[in-house]
Amino acid sequence: MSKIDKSDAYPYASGGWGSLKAVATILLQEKAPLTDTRVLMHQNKHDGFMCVSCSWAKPADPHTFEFCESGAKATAWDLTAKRVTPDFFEAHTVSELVQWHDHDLEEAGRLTEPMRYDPTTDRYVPASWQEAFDAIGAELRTLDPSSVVFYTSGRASLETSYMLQLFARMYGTNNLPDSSNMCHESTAVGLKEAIGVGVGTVSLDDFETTDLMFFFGQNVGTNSPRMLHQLQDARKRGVPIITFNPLREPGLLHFANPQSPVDMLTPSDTQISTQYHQVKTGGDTAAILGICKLVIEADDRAVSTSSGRVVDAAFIREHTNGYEEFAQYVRDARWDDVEHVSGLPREALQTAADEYMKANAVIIHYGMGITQHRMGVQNVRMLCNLLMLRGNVGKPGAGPSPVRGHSNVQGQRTVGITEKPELAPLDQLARQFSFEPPREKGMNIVEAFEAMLEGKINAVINLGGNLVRSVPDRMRTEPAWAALGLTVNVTTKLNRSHLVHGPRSYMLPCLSRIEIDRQAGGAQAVSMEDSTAHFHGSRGVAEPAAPTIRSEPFIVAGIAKATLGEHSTVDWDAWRDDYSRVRTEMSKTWPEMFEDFEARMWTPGGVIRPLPARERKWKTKSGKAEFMVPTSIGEDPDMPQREPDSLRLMTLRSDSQFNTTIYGLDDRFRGIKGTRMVILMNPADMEKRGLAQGDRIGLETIADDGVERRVDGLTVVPFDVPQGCIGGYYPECNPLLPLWHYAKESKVPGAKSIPVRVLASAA
Ligand SMILES: Nc1nc2c(c(=O)[nH]1)N[C@H]1C(S)=C(S)[C@@H](COP(=O)(O)OP(=O)(O)OC[C@H]3O[C@@H](n4cnc5c(=O)[nH]c(N)nc54)[C@H](O)[C@@H]3O)O[C@H]1N2
Ligand SMILES: Nc1nc2c(c(=O)[nH]1)N[C@H]1C(S)=C(S)[C@@H](COP(=O)(O)OP(=O)(O)OC[C@H]3O[C@@H](n4cnc5c(=O)[nH]c(N)nc54)[C@H](O)[C@@H]3O)O[C@H]1N2
Ligand SMILES: [Mo]
Repeated sequence: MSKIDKSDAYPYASGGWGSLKAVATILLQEKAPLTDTRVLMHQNKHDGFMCVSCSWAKPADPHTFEFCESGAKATAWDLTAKRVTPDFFEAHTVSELVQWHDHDLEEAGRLTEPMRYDPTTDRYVPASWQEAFDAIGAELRTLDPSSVVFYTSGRASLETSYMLQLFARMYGTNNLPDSSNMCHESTAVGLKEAIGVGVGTVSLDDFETTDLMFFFGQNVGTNSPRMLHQLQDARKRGVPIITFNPLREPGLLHFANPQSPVDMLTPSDTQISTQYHQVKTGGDTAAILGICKLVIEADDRAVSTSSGRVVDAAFIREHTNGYEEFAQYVRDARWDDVEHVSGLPREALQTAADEYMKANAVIIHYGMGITQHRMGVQNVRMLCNLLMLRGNVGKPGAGPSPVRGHSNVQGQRTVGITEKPELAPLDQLARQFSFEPPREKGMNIVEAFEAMLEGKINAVINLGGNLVRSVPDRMRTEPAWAALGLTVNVTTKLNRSHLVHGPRSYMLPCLSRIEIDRQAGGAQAVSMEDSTAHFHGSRGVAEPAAPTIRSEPFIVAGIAKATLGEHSTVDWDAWRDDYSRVRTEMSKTWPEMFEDFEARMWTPGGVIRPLPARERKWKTKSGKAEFMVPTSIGEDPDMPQREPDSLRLMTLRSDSQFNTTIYGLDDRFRGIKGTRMVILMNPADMEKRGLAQGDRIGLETIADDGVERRVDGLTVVPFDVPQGCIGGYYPECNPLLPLWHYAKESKVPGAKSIPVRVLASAA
């Protein structure tokens, strides 16, 4: 364990002056209208709009400025004064635009008109909305529905998502992957098996009663900074925070609240992590196993001396299944293995276990460092094992807290965006809309791209996203994308996926939800679900970027009507004009969640979705919460034998990006400037390879499938990361990630553990 003290303070703790400067810079860069400050005041307020950045919870009593650096950047990015009009496409062919940097494509501004690709001139040309809908509908009618994929990136509202899933099913397919397939699907699978709900059970009020929090593989300062408010309050109450992360992330060490004059004017920022364990990438199952071992052995001693139990025996007896088998596995585990795989000495795990055994209510926050692994689902199950040992599920101040990514990624699954028919209420939809929904399993992201590589996909309809950048194996998947007959992109801005395409491609510009959405039925609101399973209404406050832009529900309704024609039992025009009609249908599909939603969606702090696990009701097969025996404590059971000098690459985010949207090239927290083509490496690993700071290298994936995967032109940066583990940026390193390198049960790509070797750089 590395000790934490003041001398570790990064010159700019997360938040703080650096954060304010970064916000001011992007507001200026985007020439976002001056009304922005007024817009920002409405961010995450119950009468305003829900931030388009992350999905962290929105409190009932928001701060005056309930936004963070990332949220302010995302708002400025949407409200930019820059526009991409038809003139822009007149001036630039697609072959030319494809040479631009990803940053410059989006930075060009908001798309203003529907555009159609014209192969004869290699340009996008304007099409009227009706022309676009009719042409897309006509083509979809000629295709086999099972060869069409409907992708949803996690930003779209509950209303839009409900409409899209219904449209896809009426059309005849369950091919409804979403960004969660690359993200927290390991959570959806793992938590469902363990506690009977596929989402976290922690609410904001649990922060007030918890007495210990863990952070496993989540980078709060960069990716969910508003959560720092609750963490800071908890820290002020003396609640310890124990972090497991290979990298020493400055954003997990200290926090200064830019909205608190006291924090800003004194050097006394708040320490976030009280223990920081630099686990090896892929070593979490082993680390958790070690903690469980210390807890169970302490309990065994307590039993033999007839003193107070260390595990919550009553909870285990009454509420769980499989404890004895798990406990025996844990007792048998060898410390050598635990220490070798986790990279952590037993003493370090003992300090974590000691805190855990002292605490009555414990929350475990976690993110991509847990889910994006071959063993991602097992990692999630191991976190549940640890929690259940001391009854830390279904009681105040305790529980699993998967910190979700996109602002409505959790909600989309709630309202039927799923390729898994068993997760959608198909019988209810069949009754409600008098049609026969398809019953066969649809494709998730990995399966859709596997099918694309085999030439089995004809069309992809994208509700947001930038798949050629976000999916693995770019050198293979990008050509497959370019061979698609039809791509339809509902989007705010131009990105690479719109420029690498086959003969027919459309860009359909949509409103951002920050903007006022005026329809025939008046200004419309939408809703979403945050990371703590609370639903919120959201109403745009800014003028639309152009009068020709349409809302997402408008566009989905337009394509659905043009495709389904007289076969549809839905009045798509009526839904388009008034989204409360969509909510009424949602409340018929799921009365227990959406009853009286029209009024309740404006409840300050949101409406909590019923979660049986919070009441210790377990919707698992056995009716109990399930312990699980891990199948392997190692990371990659079926990767080829690793060569001695191989390294494990984790692909990371900076604070200047939102996924594939690159705001800038700096990573303020990690002290990297002007480039994203870097590799963070332990100095001993550099020395072993004769590398000095600033040297250029290439990386090659170690795999035995005969495919060459490499990225060149990467600059080495010495960093505080365990030996054998290196960090690079997503999406730049995606060509190194094999499409088949995913978690077996969830198919989440193993983006945090790619075996690579270092080469001399070819560029
Ligand atoms: N500013 C900003 N905010 C975002 C996003 C963004 O791109 N930019 N993206 C949004 C989305 S969609 C998502 S899903 C979330 C993602 O948010 P996070 O879940 O925080 O995801 P990452 O930044 O990819 O990685 C998180 C951390 O995992 C650590 N890590 C890597 N491998 C391991 C491991 O094996 N074990 C452990 N314990 N840790 C490991 C890394 O060092 C890193 O600090 O953020 C959301 N919010
Ligand atoms: N190697 C590696 N790969 C990863 C990850 C990783 O950590 N490492 N992370 C994975 C994760 S967690 C995720 S969630 C995926 C994300 O994957 P995607 O969903 O494909 O990507 P995003 O970058 O979130 O999508 C950005 C685009 O969405 C569009 N957009 C923005 N706002 C709106 C809007 O309001 N409406 C509509 N319709 N469109 C909009 C814009 O065109 C923008 O360019 O990437 C995954 N890929
Ligand atoms: Mo994500």
